[in-house]
Amino acid sequence: MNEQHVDVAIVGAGFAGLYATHRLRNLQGLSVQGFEAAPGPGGVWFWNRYPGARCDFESIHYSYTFDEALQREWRWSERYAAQPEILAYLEHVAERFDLRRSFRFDTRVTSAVWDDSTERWTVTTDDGNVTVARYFVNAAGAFSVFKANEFPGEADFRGTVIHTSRWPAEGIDLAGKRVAVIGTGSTGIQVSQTIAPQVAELTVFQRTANFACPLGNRPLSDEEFGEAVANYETRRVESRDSIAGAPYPRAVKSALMDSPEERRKVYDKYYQGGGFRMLASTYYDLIFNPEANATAADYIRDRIRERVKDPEVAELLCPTDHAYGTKRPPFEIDYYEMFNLPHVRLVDARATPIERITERGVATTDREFEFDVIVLATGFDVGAGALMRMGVVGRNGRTLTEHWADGQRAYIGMATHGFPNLFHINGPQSSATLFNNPLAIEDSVDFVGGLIAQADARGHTTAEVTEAAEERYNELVREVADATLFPTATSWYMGANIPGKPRTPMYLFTGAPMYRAICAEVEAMGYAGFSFD
Ligand code: N01
Repeated sequence: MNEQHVDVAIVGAGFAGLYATHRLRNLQGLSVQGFEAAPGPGGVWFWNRYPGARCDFESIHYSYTFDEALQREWRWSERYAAQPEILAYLEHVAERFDLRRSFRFDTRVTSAVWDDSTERWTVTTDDGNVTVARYFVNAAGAFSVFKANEFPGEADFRGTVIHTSRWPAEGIDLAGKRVAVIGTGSTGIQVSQTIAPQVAELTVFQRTANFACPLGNRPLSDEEFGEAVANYETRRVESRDSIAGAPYPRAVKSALMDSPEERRKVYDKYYQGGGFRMLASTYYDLIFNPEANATAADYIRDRIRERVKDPEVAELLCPTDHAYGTKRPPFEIDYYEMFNLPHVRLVDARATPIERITERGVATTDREFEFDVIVLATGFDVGAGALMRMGVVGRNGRTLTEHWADGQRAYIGMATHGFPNLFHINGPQSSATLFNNPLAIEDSVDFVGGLIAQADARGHTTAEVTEAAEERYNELVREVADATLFPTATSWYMGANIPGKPRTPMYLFTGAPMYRAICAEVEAMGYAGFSFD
């Protein structure tokens, strides 16, 4: 067993871990040891290799801003980048800033224990080594633990069962196969519309219909890219000052202020334009006011009915049990038209739930279906699911799982009482879910870097959020959630997609500007809410 001593231990080599390593090691001169379970960098973009995996946030916005040359030299090929291109980008960043040498890949953290006497974290990894660190940074991502298969009988199945986030790099030959896709979230929609042309039969099991809107993908022209690069400076400022973290026009009107005809024009423009503008740029009150929301929901349902030929299938695809935007809205390319193909069918997994996987396929309460491949697009234990599985023990032997028994919470999404010198990047109760992730990550890392720099400069050895600050911030997160429609839906936003997980707002639903203002205020007040020793 080897024991090494460093300033900072970092878990994860995705967007967050790579930038944290650059900032803390290259810019602040701290010694860093990173750990990554995958054999290479990329995080969520390493693992999610399923057919059709693509970022539904525009590539020119969904990228790092910290290095001027980097953002100019990386030429995105499409308006929305596919997984291989984002992975290549992150590998390029790892090379360009010499980050790989700080990571041990294929290495999992098995425990991280705070020692009050030495004021250090002892991080143990599955390669048998021990790393003693002053600071422990959780950059393990919000989507790194996939939801375990809930259906009994997997071992009986003669074919292949695969979760989308474990798709093999060499792919799976689906040509001529009978394939089931279980789940109709962002992933299920992407994978289904992509494999439909290859397979002999596709059966989509839908428990909850979703408000999917067009993605509007296309190659990124030289002109568009050139314009983005020329104006990156202003664009990035505008992005950070916008709800979603992209320089989209901000919605300033209530949906109820416009006539039905005017609304139709607004919705047409943003529906056809593609992507998150449909939510961010149409009307500001969609997420607060059920009546306003219903105007958008009706509009989207009408489009679904236009696009799907069989009226019964169309009705089944129309969401009726939640407000638009209260489950994370997916984006699609030709998902609805796919159901007009003769070899594609939709099964109502709410009316006739899946009971088990059988030797031949899937049995619902209604009948048995035969398949060669079953694709589980059933989602993730979102939030700090990975950290919860790392055996984290804070002050007085209290485990993180005990501390979060009633729900994951973190002061400004970054710090947890009883766990000094542990910082989360885009952690629970940050605003990451509504905020373009690479930018949110940079902000979060910069905040943590600044805090460590100040603690070091003043000779402090520990920084810990106070119980009162954590509690008050948690109340704020709840108050904000209660002012919106988010709590009315069963979604991962509320921790409600995992059986037994406490139902609580997983994020601060304000969007980027208010969250950034809170963090700026905390920093300006000398890291208010933290106690330093
Ligand atoms: O997971 P999800 P995801 N029986 O939890 C269904 C991001 N992402 O992997 O709604 C039957 O959204 C479940 O049904 P229900 C994005 O933030 C981004 O699709 O619980 N069905 C639902 O339909 C996204 O939100 C991109 O009733 C079951 C589906 O499985 C997040 O990742 C691309 C079931 C799970 O949907 C997660 O998306 C892809 C059961 N027992 C993903 N259990 C980008 O473009 C679950 N389901 C960046």
